[in-house]
Amino acid sequence: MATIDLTKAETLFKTFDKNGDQKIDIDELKSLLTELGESFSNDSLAQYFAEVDTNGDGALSLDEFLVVVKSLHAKRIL
Ligand SMILES: [Ca+2]
Ligand SMILES: [Ca+2]
Repeated sequence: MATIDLTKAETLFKTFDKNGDQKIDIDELKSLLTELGESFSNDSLAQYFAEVDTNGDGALSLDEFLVVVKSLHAKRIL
């Protein structure tokens, strides 16, 4: 199983938390995926976001973001 170190995930989190609220919102996630060359339609992005936003507060905490990073890493996107 591919692993990714926490430091790298935290760096990405800080880089893409453009407004500095310590959360990744859907727009920030979109710019991350766009930067990585992943294109999502707005519908599939919203669906994906809802899946990874496990507590449903409309933003990704570092823990939730880690799940995203791990899945990108598993798909060799990261
Ligand atoms: Ca943010
Ligand atoms: Ca959340």
